[in-house]
Amino acid sequence: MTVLNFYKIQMLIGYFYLYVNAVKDNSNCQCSKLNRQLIFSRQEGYCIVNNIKFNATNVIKEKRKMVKINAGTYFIGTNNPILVADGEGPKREVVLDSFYIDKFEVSNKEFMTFVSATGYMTEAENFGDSFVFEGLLTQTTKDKVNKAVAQAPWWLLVKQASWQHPEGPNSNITCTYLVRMDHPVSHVSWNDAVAYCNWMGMRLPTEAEWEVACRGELSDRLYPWGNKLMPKNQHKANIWQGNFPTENTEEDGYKGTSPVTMFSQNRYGLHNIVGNVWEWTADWWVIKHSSDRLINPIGPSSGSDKVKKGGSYLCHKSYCYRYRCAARSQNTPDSSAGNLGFRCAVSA
Ligand SMILES: [Ca+2]
Ligand SMILES: [Ca+2]
Repeated sequence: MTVLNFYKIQMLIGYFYLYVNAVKDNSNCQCSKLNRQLIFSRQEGYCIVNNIKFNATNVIKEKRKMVKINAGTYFIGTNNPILVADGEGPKREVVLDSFYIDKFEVSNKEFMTFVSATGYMTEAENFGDSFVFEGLLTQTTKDKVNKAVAQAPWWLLVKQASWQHPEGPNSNITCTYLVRMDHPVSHVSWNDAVAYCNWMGMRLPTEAEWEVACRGELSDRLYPWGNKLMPKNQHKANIWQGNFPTENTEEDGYKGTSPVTMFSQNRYGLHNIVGNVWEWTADWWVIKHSSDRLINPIGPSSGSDKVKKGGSYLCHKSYCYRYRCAARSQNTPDSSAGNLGFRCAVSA
């Protein structure tokens, strides 16, 4: 059976979630399976996931790279939802305390600083695999893959894909032909994102904070900059042009991720708040929202999935029209993929 036929058969079996094939042995940190070429020195056998030792000296509040959102009353959600089942509506009033949020997605360089200081292993590294978009893989890597997502066969579970090796072991963020140290870190789970932000003395933004930051004080607009996708015929976000998933014309300049400093998008000076990589938020996922006015909402107290916002370089209007401020999606906290990253926030 060819690999392609295998995918087609899987599509007929039915939908299964991203991590249904990812097996985790909670009793073993799986250090023995970690045999990647590390690009910086790491203490031999050092393997921690949920036991980061936070140290006050590690706290680095780089507010020059953050923007302050002033306390006030804002609106999130929309009364004109496009993807109703995602819980984009209704429009609702929120009162927020002031906070800082990163102007940029967290980069590979920044995440490497964290890993170098702590020895942190991401969940993708411990699982031994992560999801990568098929169109970014070499044929050699694709030939080794035997797990895909049934209803989205362009997502392949690639062995040894991780933040350092976004397209599998043959790829590298420091390779000479495509240095990506200033690109967003990807293949990081919600738990990984929380670990990084906490080490920085910060936290993930709540969904309300993220969306208020995205909207940039514009009301009832689709995008951080307004309602027109390409004002003055200029690309404002790294998304997909062409026919998804077979043809990416890269008219915005990027097939995959772009540097985090590209695409300034709103009056807060936030970059890539929509597009490039999806961004984890602190909140648990729920699709039914009260229209009541809420003060510093933090979402439900428990759940199975976390909210991610902003869409990614794979989003196209025909397939994933989610590069809008009201749009949202979800993943389990241990999920990772090549189009999922984050930015941090901190209370002012
Ligand atoms: Ca693009
Ligand atoms: Ca983004």
